[in-house]
Amino acid sequence: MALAYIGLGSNLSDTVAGQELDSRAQLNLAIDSLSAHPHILVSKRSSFYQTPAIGPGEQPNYINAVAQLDSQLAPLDLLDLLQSIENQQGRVRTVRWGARTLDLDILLYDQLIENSERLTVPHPRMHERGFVLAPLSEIAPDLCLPNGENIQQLLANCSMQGIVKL
Ligand code: A4P
Ligand code: MG
Repeated sequence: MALAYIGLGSNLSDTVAGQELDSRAQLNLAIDSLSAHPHILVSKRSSFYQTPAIGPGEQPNYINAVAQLDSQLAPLDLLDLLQSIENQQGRVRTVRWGARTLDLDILLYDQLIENSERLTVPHPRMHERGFVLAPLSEIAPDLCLPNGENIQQLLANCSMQGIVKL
């Protein structure tokens, strides 16, 4: 069993099974889909945070959150599952960092360090992003990254401008 942290983000609504879902509903549905998997237990989830978009052009604010999973899935199997949930919820990949209905990232997977073609863990930009560190520190205040950096130090050094806990 591995302890994994997943970053969730959305800044577009979508229609799923005929129902209009806003960004919060997208994140709730994604957490429900993860919980429904027989090899995953969602053991903690953070509050939602409204965060200014980092990326090209004018984009709506994001809703971000982090979930803690007890996972029996290997890292690449977990990535497959996250991508299938993104696809089910109308994710269309156009520009990098473009607006999206749902983004699910593996932030940490135990103390694993991996740099392969499909997967980089820890997530390479998590240590500088308030929209990841604020929800992560809410559910795992004593967490340390595999390189020994601790989440409170990272949080103290990154900008929280415009980030609102909902
Ligand atoms: N991939 C590699 N490592 C991972 C990982 N740890 N978790 C690969 C998930 N995927 C990983 O991802 C592109 C490829 O990354 C995947 O095929 C997978 O094999 P993607 O989701 O298709 O594209 P992306 O998310 O646009 O790219 P990227 O570079 O992962 O973006 P980021 O860094 O995740 O940033 N602003 C706010 N406020 N809130 C946000 O949540 N998110 C982004 C996306 C930009 N701006 C944001 C937010
Ligand atoms: Mg992504």
